[in-house]
Amino acid sequence: MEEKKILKNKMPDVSEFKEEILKKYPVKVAKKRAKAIVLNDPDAVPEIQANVRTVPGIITQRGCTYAGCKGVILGPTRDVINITHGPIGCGFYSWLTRRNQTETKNDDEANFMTYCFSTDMQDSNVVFGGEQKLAQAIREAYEMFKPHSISVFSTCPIGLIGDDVHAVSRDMKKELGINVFGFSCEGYRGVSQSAGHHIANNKIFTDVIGIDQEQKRVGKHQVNLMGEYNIGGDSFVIENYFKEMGIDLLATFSGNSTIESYESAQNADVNMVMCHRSINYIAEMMEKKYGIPWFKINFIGANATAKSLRKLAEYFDDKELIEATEKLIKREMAQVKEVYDRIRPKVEGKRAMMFVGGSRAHHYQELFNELGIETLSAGYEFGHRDDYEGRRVIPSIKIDADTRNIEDITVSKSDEEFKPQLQMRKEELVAKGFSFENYEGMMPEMKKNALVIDDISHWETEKLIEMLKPDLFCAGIKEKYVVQKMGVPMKQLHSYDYGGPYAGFEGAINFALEMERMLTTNIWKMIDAPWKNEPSIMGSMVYQ
Ligand code: CFM
Repeated sequence: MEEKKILKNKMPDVSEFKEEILKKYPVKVAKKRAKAIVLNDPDAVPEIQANVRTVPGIITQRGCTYAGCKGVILGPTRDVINITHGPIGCGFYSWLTRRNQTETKNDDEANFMTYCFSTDMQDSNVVFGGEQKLAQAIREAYEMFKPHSISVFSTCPIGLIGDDVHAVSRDMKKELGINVFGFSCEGYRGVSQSAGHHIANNKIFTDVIGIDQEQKRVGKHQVNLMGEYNIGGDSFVIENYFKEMGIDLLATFSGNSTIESYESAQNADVNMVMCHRSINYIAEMMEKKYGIPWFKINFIGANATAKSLRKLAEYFDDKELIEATEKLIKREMAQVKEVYDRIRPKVEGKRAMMFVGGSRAHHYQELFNELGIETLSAGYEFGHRDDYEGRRVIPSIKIDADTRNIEDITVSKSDEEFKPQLQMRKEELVAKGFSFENYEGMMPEMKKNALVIDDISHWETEKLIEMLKPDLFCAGIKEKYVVQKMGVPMKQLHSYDYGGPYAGFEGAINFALEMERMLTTNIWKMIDAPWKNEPSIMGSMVYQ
């Protein structure tokens, strides 16, 4: 293995990397990419370009709008039949690929997550329209399964030929007597899957949340957990903590969830937001309409978990709850400490890079910090500027044509359902320094001169590894094997590589054990990338 250029505990000089990368691009592309690659300064957070279209031809990590709507937001909800209106490939490739787990409460409860429903559009449907086929598919699904509700997802051709999924859904709702709702989430509609999150949030808010208007009080402290998707069982861990503390979880958007639970989610006393990128819209709209305050939490990392649970207890200001929370934290932290004390000396000083989605590239830095692993470079696939720089920049974000492409719904206060007492509680707590509706973003928590890259390309990934030689790289399946062939251990932070849960104290222990396995093995030093020994064909292109 080549000598590392990097000195321990000192950030490497990464400016060289930026130059090297940009040299390869045509002038216009280089100019655009330059704005998405920045050197961090936590004290004066620089502006980063984010949520803009990828230059065609660049191999991006991003997914499409349909993926964000169907796969991410609605995918983990078990009592709804999600029908993909489009060619079979879109349905097939979004089928069970995200490792979100679910658990029915009893054997009679429905779970449709293992199924893949599609209208299987053919050429003739594209030419003559597919609305009838869609109506038939909804009817058939209802007859076979009698689900609680049915939702319809538009793929690219649907928008191109103009099938009206909303009209079909309305008709079928009338015909079948269950809730049927459609999404205009064609893959091309936005810059990335992030647009799909927004579209899903809007529809869930208008067509699902609050349709059960009965006021419900099942316990003293009612909450919703938002932006937690139960990958690898993360939600199960958090749910157990709530149970032990005496917190009643009304709904999780959307890990281990049901549409039925969303229908009365307006009964919550507070909304906690885990993944800000994917769900902040619903949190905001629920506050406007119902007066339910929201705050950001994070259950990745033992310290972050303790901080989040304490924040929740502080919100309710209930002595019994605070005691139960402290007892839980004390017990769990003792176990975490035991594992950390053993593992930390083995992995301390290692350097990681992570390029994931719209929140994990930030959240996982907490876990790495606890283990003494440094983050050399990080970035999101589809985060917005607020996820990098903090929500304070939202008013200065330019609204472009791609954003206008997503329906912006107007939400107003509900006179009957608004809860002024929750807003009063919020004001009292704000006066004491409690922070609501805020997200500080990733960059203020990263080191000075760490390299922050938005929508990293495959070319940049390879160059980054070659030049900075990290000890660990975290991303998804599209990067995994290329990175491993370069002799660098690679951890998938989307699917967790069949591992997890990584949330909570239990998750922190699992993650530490995984890091011990990955970072102390010698296997990576024994392999050489195939192209080091075999001749490869090189090509070049002249750009004019
Ligand atoms: Fe939120 Fe997610 Fe993420 Fe995301 Fe995702 Fe995911 Fe992700 Mo993959 S909702 S932004 S669209 S935390 S599927 S559970 S791991 S890219 S960082």
